[in-house]
Amino acid sequence: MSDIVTVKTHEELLNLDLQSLIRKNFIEATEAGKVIYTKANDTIIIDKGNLTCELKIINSLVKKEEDTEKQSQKIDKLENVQKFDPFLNPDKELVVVDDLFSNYKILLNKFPVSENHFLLVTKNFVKQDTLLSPSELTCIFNILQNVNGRKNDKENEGGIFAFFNNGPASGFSQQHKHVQFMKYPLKESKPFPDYVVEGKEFFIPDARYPDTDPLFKSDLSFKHFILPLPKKFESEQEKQELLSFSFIELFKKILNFFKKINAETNDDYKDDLPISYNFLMNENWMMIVPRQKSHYKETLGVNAVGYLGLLLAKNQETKDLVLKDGVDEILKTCGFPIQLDFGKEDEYDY
Ligand code: B4P
Repeated sequence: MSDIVTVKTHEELLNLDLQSLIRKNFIEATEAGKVIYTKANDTIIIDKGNLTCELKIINSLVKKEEDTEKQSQKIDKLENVQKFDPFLNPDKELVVVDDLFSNYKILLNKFPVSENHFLLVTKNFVKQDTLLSPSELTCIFNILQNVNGRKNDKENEGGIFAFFNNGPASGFSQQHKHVQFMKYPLKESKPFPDYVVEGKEFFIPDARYPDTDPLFKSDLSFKHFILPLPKKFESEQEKQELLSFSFIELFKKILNFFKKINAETNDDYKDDLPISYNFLMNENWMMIVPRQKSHYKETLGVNAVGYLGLLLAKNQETKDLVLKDGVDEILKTCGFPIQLDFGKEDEYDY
């Protein structure tokens, strides 16, 4: 059985052998049947030059569907959300760190499709649709630095990244605040934002100077904003401040984007598109992607990982749909076209 692990300071977090702990718990919890790890029946690599995509095909997610049936009964009331909250009292086998800074826990994902997929969750119920706080950003960064700094486990060779799905069209299913960590499976290549920030220095966008606009990869089909992170921080305090500035600047991009898109397309007072985005990061960059649909053609669910080129088809029809319509079209439709540009920000913008 896993030991109870308590982490009180960032120094303790950085010194913990988190990767070994996750690996050990993952093996034990899988053997005990508490982690339902579904290996892909097939994996297809789609490489069109602009984005290497991994399409996993899993034909039997029955166990997960049974388990989450209760939760998915249209949970609209807060008391129902909390009644079926899987992160409040998780199976003890899933708990990697029971007490992180008194406010968080690290849990194994009960239904991973890749090994060692884990979650940072708030100890008490906090809504997923809230902003990441400065201390949460530092915590995410230190977890990434810890695991990616060691890479002593062959399983994690390519490193891990963090992602946070926020808003109704972002592809999240659990209402309790959680950030996910997953290995990047295409070991031979880095995720595309790593190439985008290569050779770039850290900067904070400033609307007065267009050359401080967030970066992007121009041959992709979907709108996205990337910022390079500092290579080094002088202190934990500085780390917290700079990560927060970067996150807030990316979030402002999302606010302005939705403000303008709703103003342009909603003359007839129809409902505004709700603010939805995927946030992803590793120790080198942060990326934010505005979202308008959680599913492509109502069948293929796309969350943050889709925007690093990881898609999951749960049956043959969905696989065929991905191959027929193509990844560019899917990501553009669930997000927004990259060409959509509202020009320079003005004094009315955030
Ligand atoms: P959410 O933010 O709510 O939603 P999600 O990641 O999109 O998960 P969802 O469950 O909706 O997605 P799907 O089956 O389509 O995250 C909640 C997380 O908590 C989930 O990861 C869930 O498994 C986990 N969870 C649920 N109940 C739990 C419990 N009782 N205890 C602990 N954890 C619990 O997709 C499944 C996953 O596959 C997604 O995480 C997705 O990111 C990932 N994926 C997609 N394509 C992939 C690829 N090519 N390779 C690897 N992974 C891929």
